[in-house]
Amino acid sequence: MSEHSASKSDIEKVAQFLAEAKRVIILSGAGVSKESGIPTFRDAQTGLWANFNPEELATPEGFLKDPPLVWKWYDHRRKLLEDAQPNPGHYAIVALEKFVPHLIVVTQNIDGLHQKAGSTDVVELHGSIRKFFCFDNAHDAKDVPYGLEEPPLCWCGSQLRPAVVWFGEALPSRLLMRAYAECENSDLLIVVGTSGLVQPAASLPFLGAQHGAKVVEVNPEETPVTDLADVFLKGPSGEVLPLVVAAVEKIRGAEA
Ligand code: BJW
Repeated sequence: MSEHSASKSDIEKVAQFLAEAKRVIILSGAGVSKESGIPTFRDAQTGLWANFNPEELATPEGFLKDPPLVWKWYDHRRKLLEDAQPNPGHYAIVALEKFVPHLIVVTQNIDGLHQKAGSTDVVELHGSIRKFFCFDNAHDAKDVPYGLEEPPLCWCGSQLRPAVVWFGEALPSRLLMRAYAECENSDLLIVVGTSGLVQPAASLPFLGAQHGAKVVEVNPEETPVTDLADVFLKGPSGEVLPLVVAAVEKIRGAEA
């Protein structure tokens, strides 16, 4: 049974935006990976923050207070993600690349599923759960084994940590600057599966709109982006985005 309530005419409207766009940004959040079996953060009951304390697990202070606790939580999540597969939403985003001259994915997700699906230009604003650096000196580390009870040490003696962005930490400036520049120059932003609550990523749709981009949102729930959006496609991205791809294919077929 279909869970979405996006109308055919709204889907066609978004397909028309895509057919006319030259520069497109997909801004994604945890919701795009939910249909791959990965929990979001803020969904009631199933979200990670409904069951775990973000201050203990996703801040530098939490890491320093109890390094083994934080290490084991990320180790567990990294292991779960190893077997996770992209869903139709991720694949639809890959398919959109062939319809527009320039399309990038700016994601808050650390799961690597956009790349696994085949997206070619992905900006990981909040880092990657598969990478590591040391806490004190940010030296990169490779080939970190699973199953350790505490963070291993870098050659400099500092503890390793996952290369993700915790609360209170700056996002990688080169990536954030690129995301800002892309928003200022895009025709269309498609905001998928994010609650739009975490800064600075949450400001990107507003920046794009200020610079004249159309904004489309895909989400089963309304968010702070919904009022800004030119079109709100209500529903799970794994259902809604393939319909958008089919509608663009129809336009392209009619043009050929
Ligand atoms: C579906 C679906 C389906 C469900 N299909 N959709 C007050 C005001 C403004 C800002 C602040 C403030 N107080 C503190 C701040 C700053 C803070 C912040 O924004 N806090 C807010 C929560 C208030 N931000 C920061 O600290 C950031 N850094 C910063 O500001 O630095 C400043 C600085 C500058 C210079 C020097 C030093 C500092 C860093 C933020 C880092 C966020 N990190 C996390 C954890 C990453 C690692 C990990 O995974 O463990 O990133 S938190 C978590 O939230 C994760 C996510 O990327 C991020 C966003 O969540 P997302 O993706 O939106 O997920 P959800 O769960 O919130 O939403 C899912 C959505 O999907 C929902 O809408 C569902 O409806 C939908 N959905 N099923 C499509 N099938």
